[in-house]
Amino acid sequence: MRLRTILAPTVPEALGVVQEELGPDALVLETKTRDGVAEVVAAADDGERPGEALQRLRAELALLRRELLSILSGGATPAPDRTRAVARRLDEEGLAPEHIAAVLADLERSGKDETIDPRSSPSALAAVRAILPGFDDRAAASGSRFAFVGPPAAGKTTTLVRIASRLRRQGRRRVAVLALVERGTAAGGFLPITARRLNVPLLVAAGAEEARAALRSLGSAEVVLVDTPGFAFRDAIAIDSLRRALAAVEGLTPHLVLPAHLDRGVLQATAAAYRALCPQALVFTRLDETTRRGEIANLSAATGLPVAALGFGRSLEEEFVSAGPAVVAELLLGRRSLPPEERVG
Ligand SMILES: Nc1nc2c(ncn2[C@@H]2O[C@H](COP(=O)(O)OP(=O)(O)OP(=O)(O)O)[C@@H](O)[C@H]2O)c(=O)[nH]1
Ligand SMILES: [Mg+2]
Repeated sequence: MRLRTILAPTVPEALGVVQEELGPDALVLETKTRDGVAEVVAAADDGERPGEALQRLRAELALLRRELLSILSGGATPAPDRTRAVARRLDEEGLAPEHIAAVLADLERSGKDETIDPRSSPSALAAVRAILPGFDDRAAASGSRFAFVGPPAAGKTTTLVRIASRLRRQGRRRVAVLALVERGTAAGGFLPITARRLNVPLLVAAGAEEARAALRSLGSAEVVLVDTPGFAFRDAIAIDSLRRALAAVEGLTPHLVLPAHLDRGVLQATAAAYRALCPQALVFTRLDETTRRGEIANLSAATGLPVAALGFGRSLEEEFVSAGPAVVAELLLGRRSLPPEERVG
């Protein structure tokens, strides 16, 4: 169940838009006219699961309760009016209702009278930032051996190549790539040719023993980037054998790479399946293939893992930003858009 607020010059016109956009089964929850503008709140069934619908309704109820309390206590401005634009923006992005409620509660505490504009308000930015885990003193910020794990075609190798390329541009010489592969296979795709182009040594290993031997042969590489094969969340046996192979790499900081367009259930199941590999951060790709970025924040908050980077295109050199909670918060609030402004050249 999804709530939409439609504004139009008259109520019949707003109802027309509801019919057009949400279909004939849309449920009209509220109609009112204010300052000559008609406002209709309607609900449409978009296949949301019952648990999610319940959570959304709880958040709506919490909003209504706050509005009522504010009116009863003689507050000059009912709370949802001040924060409605923020709530609507975050809901459109698909941020989970409990996080929206937390953001609104935070904004209410900041207690000024004017309407809060999601795009420009520092308090809105701080409130969204507060629901997202940061890097603190995690190894993710400072490690020198990074692995990229995740489901098939998530963008693991693309992410690795982008980072290797960036490190080379920064003049880092001793960068090496270790490709963990399934026994009997070779490092495939564009990795061998790209490693050659970047002048970065590429070692291939199947299993823990070969990985240990490969690392010994690398000697004193400054940064080692470890590529891994992709396994879907149901492939527990393969994920466990990857865990054993990665255990051979000392001081490793695994990053879980996920396409941003996956739905919440699949993202959560994948994060749960990969928990055994102890990822320290999330990387989201394919932001160019989704219009809603809320799931990035939902998963980051649910797992406690910070978002380290965002990919939003197929290019190996560009369309990639280092992230962090502030960048994710800015995206959700519409303060920043990715392409083309954020290309890293
Ligand atoms: N549109 C889009 N495509 C992407 C993005 N990141 C990667 N891709 C494409 O997704 C495909 C798979 O990318 P890879 O980097 O090979 O993915 P992988 O996770 O290494 O895949 P496996 O090793 O096969 O599991 C390639 O065609 C990439 O160009 C992105 O942010 N946006
Ligand atoms: Mg790959």
